[in-house]
Amino acid sequence: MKSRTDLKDKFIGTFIGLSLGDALGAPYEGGFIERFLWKFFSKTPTGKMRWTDDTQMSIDLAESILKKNTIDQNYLALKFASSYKWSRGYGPAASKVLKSISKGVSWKVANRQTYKEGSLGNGGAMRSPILALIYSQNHDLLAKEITKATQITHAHPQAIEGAVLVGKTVSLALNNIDTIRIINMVLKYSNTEIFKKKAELSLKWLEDNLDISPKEVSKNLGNGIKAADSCITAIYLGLRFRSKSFNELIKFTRKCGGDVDTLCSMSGSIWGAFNGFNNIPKELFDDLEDANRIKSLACNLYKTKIQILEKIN
Ligand code: F2R
Ligand code: MG
Ligand code: MG
Repeated sequence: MKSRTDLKDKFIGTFIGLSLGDALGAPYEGGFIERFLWKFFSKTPTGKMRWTDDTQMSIDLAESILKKNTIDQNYLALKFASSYKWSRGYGPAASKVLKSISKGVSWKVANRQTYKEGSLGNGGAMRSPILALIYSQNHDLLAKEITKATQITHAHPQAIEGAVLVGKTVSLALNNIDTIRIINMVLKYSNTEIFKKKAELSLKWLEDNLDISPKEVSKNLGNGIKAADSCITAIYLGLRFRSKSFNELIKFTRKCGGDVDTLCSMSGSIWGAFNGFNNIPKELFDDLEDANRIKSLACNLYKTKIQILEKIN
């Protein structure tokens, strides 16, 4: 375990990495129409870089844990629904789930209204780094809590698998585990063929230290909105760029195209878990919407984590 000072810096790095990745990736997300639309929402009234649903749902999750000290699914469902704003760019199925919950429908019904098996989008994975902060000492418990937080909006097994893999990677990054060991663990924890194949390829690329282009990364690992098309991609990017700068990670990930805000957000949180807040450029932090609120949430999650660890020991 890292020293407490280092760990606190890594907590802030994880949450700020997630939010900054989201805000820096958002202008590059999707096709021409999405990029054009985002121009109207990309700045706050005070001129800061605005983040999207990825950060909003992570803030909701963090505030919900701090309030309840656990994942209270009914409480969290209402919190997600009450924060919903069209202009944050939520996924189409997720928007319907949250609107239904606002109208009083149980999340257990709402999460299967559009797709019988539930959504297989990456919406659960983009917020799972927050749970890695709290439950990194116990991977079984981490997977259980990620499943609970994900299934409120994303009941499909692939959405849950992607969320668990991203969460476990952040947890291993917080503990500075070796890159090849992490990607081997991701491969071991992958259940379905699609995740396994992409984890195997990432392992090969990382082992051989190959200089794969953004186009090849997108083509082989995916850059889409579905969990199976983005989670391993973000894990690969977070691992590949762990010893490079935050700006280099973002510059490369933007070039991968597709779901850029979420790829930058998930890989940004992995990068932040390795390198901490002190290594994130200050000018980017100063330019981020609600930066101090997010930093303070990360500090409060750290205090909660320390209380949990003290109870265990
Ligand atoms: N909404 C966006 N971006 C819009 C532009 C995306 C662009 N066209 C691109 O493809 O890159 N961003 C935000 O949404 C993503 C998180 O999505 P979430 O919460 O998972 O959304 P949703 O709606 O649940 O699922 C996403 C889409 O996946 C397909 N899908 C889901 N479940 C399915 C199923 N069981 N069967 C078939 N298809 C399924 C649908 O097309 C859903 O709309 C993040 O990128 C966030 O930034
Ligand atoms: Mg988004
Ligand atoms: Mg996205």
